[in-house]
Amino acid sequence: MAQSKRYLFPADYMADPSVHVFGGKLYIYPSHDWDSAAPDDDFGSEYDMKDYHVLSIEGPDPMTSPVKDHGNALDIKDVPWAGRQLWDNDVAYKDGKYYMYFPAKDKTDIFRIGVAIADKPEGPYIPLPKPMDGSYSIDVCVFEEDGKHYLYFGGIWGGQLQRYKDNKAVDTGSTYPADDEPAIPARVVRLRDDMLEFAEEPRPVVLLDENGKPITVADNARRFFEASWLHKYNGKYYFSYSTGDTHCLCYAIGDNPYGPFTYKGKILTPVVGWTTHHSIVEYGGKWWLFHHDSVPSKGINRLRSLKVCELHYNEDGTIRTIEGTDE
Ligand code: FUB
Repeated sequence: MAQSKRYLFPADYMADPSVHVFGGKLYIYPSHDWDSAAPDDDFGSEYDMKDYHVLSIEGPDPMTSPVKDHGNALDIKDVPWAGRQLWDNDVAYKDGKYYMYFPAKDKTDIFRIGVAIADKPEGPYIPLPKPMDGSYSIDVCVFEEDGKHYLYFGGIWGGQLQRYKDNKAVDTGSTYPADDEPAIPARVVRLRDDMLEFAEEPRPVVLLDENGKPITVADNARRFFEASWLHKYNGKYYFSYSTGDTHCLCYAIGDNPYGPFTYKGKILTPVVGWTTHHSIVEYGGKWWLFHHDSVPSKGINRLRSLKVCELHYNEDGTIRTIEGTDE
C-alpha cells in the first residue's frame, strides 16, 4: 500500500533530518543545502553547507501541522576550527542546556565533530573553540537512556571513516578491507557527563547477518555506509543507517545501545537523489520516519527536501518497508 508523505519545508532545501521531542514539541535539526558551485564528486564536495537552521512542528500532527523555521542557529564563520562543509548534526538535552554535535572539515580538510551549546532547543548555538578530542568522520546521532548519552557517528567514502583503524588515522590514507571481510562499521561512544567530550574509546557498531556472521564489504546492499540513527522500540534497540551506493535505509536490532545488531531489513527503498538519510521518532502516539529526497529540485543531488511519513511496525517488531518514490 502506498504511504502518504509530506514535504515539510518547501520554502528551502534542507536534508539529513535529526528529530527529537523537547518539552513536548518536535524539533528538526537538518543540514541546510544550497546551490554551491563545488564539484559533484565521490568526496561529497557538492555538499558545501555553511549554516544550520532549526525547524519545529507547531502542532500534534507532523503530516499537517505548521512548520516553523527558527532561522540561523549556527554559522560556520563562527566555528573557529572549521574550514568547510557543515554536515548532518544532532542535538541532545541535559540539565537545562542543549548540545549540538556537528561534523565539519577542519582547516586541513579532515572531518571532526564539534559541540555547540544553547539555552533553547532552537538555539542560537555557541560553538566550542575546538572539536571533540579523538573525534573523526561524519553523521552524528545521539541516543539518551537513563541519563547516559551515546553518540553514533561515521560514514565511508567522502565521510572519511575508512581513514581510521582502532580510532587512529592510518598512515596509508585508507583501510578499505577486502570484499570478504567485515565491512567498515559505524562507531558508538558514550559521552562524558559534561557532554563535551567522549567518556571512552569509540567502539565499532557490529552488524550481523541472519547467521550471526558480520556483514561483509561485498554485501553493499546491506553494509553500513553513513547516516546512523538509534531508537528503542518495545525494549529493543534499532540501529538504522544508509547503504550509500545502494541507496537504501536499512535497520538491525540489538539488545543494548552498543550492539551487536542483527540485520532485519529495509526501512526505505531508494529515493530520487543519491543520498538517503533519516531519523525515527515517536510523537503523538505514532512513529514517524523523517528523511529527504531530491524530487522538488528535479533530481539535483545537492538540493534536497525534507519529508515525513508514518512508520509502521509488524507484530514481530520488524518495520514495514516504505517505498522511497511514494508521494
Ligand atoms: O548532507 C551531507 C551528507 O550527505 C550527509 O552527511 C550524508 O548522510 C548524506 O546525506
